[in-house]
Amino acid sequence: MIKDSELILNPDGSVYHLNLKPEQIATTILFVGDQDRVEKITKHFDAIEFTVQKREFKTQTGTFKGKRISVVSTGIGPDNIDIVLNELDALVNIDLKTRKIKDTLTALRIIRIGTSGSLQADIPVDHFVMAQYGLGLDNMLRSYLIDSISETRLEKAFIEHTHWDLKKGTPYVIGCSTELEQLIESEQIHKGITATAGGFYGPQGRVLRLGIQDSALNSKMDSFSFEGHRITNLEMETSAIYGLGKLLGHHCLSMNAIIANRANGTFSQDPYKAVDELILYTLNKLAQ
Ligand code: R1P
Repeated sequence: MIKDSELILNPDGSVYHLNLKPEQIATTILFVGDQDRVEKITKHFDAIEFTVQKREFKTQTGTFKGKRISVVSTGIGPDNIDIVLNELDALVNIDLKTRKIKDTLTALRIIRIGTSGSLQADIPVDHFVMAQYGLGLDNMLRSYLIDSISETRLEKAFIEHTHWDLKKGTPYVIGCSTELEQLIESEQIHKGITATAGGFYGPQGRVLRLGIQDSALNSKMDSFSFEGHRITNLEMETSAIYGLGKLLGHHCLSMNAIIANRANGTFSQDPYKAVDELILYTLNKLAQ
């Protein structure tokens, strides 16, 4: 039995941060960072059955072309992903009344629709990137037992190529759900390794007033390649979603609209349009 202090429930029986009860979520779930992006997705739905919000975590469940889908905003960063993934998993795989793990587990399908910066000059703004791997530079997942799911050869190659300073923690690499990759890919989509940073400025190589530990890191990431895979983009959630999703038995995929190009310093003229197009692209693929 999981103690009250470990699995915290609200007085109405919902999980602590997400404020959700088991019957309120679908088994297909879209993640967005920005809480205002939830309705940019659900405005395309046939009907919305449920809305709840606590802090940055807003959820709407409804149907798109007859398929039941939940949309959850995660806020920014891997620390929030730890909360969202664990609480969603508890909703389907822990009996909240007995506080025991269920005998029969449910695998969720989780797809992030995010925004991101490209590291490659030939992946311009307004294009879409699918993460075949999440490269975690953030350390959050290192609190879990990840040796059985991490791509150690890729990790080692990255550490050597970048002369990574292990004082910052050891990077980890986790693969996407190949089932979802096949469902959602097309020739329109760039594929590669999405790097996930634990911050927006220094951890992604941005310098305003503070010096950073490795000012050449982005160009080293740009030139990294492993068995045909290169690092396409940099954001703040993918590797944490892939890691926790895989450990918990869920199928995860991360799609990002490129709104900045870090290699040539450009920013999208209309980032909302790029995100809207990625939303429709992903919804239509899911409805196939
Ligand atoms: C930073 O501005 C945020 O934008 C990106 C990053 O991953 C980070 O969460 O994604 P979202 O637009 O999905 O939040």
